[in-house]
Amino acid sequence: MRVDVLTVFPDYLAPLRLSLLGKAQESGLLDVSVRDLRDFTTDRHRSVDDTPYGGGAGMVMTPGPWGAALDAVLADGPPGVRPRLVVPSPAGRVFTQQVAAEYAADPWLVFACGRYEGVDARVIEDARQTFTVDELSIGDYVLFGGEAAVLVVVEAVGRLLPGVLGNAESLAEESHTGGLLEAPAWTKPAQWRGLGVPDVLVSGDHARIARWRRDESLRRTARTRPDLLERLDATALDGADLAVLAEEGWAPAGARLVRRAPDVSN
Ligand code: JEK
Repeated sequence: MRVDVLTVFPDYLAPLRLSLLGKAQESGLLDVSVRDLRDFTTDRHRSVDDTPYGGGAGMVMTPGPWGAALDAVLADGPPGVRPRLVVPSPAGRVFTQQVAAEYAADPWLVFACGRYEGVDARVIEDARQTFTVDELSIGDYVLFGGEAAVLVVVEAVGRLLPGVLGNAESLAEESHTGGLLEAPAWTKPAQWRGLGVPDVLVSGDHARIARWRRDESLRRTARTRPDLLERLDATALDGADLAVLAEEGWAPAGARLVRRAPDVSN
């Protein structure tokens, strides 16, 4: 996969060269190129921003350098592929594991990191002629710019590239626990600061361990992410699943789960 990043803070993207993503690049699975948007300015002050039309607080990124930078990226990339342009924005569609999986199937991602109040809207409009454009948010909070979002997205996409994760097993595991939070984990030593490990995990009974983990997973999801339970396919749950969920106050209603009124008897 080819990844281009345009930013006024190229050093911010240095972590992309570290660890597993660095190894993915050494092995040729991933080819990351970071460019400084200021290299595409034409004025003496190398300016990239200007005041917003219609007024308002802050500055907006001027389209000229973006047009030149995106043209240069297109001229350099693999021929015959339509790249995807990802524009991080607090107003974008929300990044999820599903979006990461879509991106992992793309041969070429280009990231346009804005700063200030964002990029002139015509940059995105014009780019739609040559790119598949996605405005993307990594969550409902406000950052200073798109760089941290690019680190998040490239890390999530990078670990899905075939051959990047040393452990293909953990990706398979993720797909069948999909939609639920994972159970907590323990390792050696067996005693630590007076704390032990649940007996079931040292029992060697793999069926019982799997059931226990499933129960923990369902309980945790019910308590911290009820929004995930609302999206679950209730027809895919077994009797033991439904028994645990009943204890947490959830019941099946057709193909969905619904929160029951709390039991106030006793
Ligand atoms: C890209 C510039 C900063 C700051 C104005 C007014 C309410 C804010 C842009 N999940 C994410 N959060 N933030 C970003 C992100 C932020 C960015 C840029 C991504 C480029 N900024 C900025 C204030 C405002 N808004 C209405 C929200 C806009 C992001 C991602 N991905």
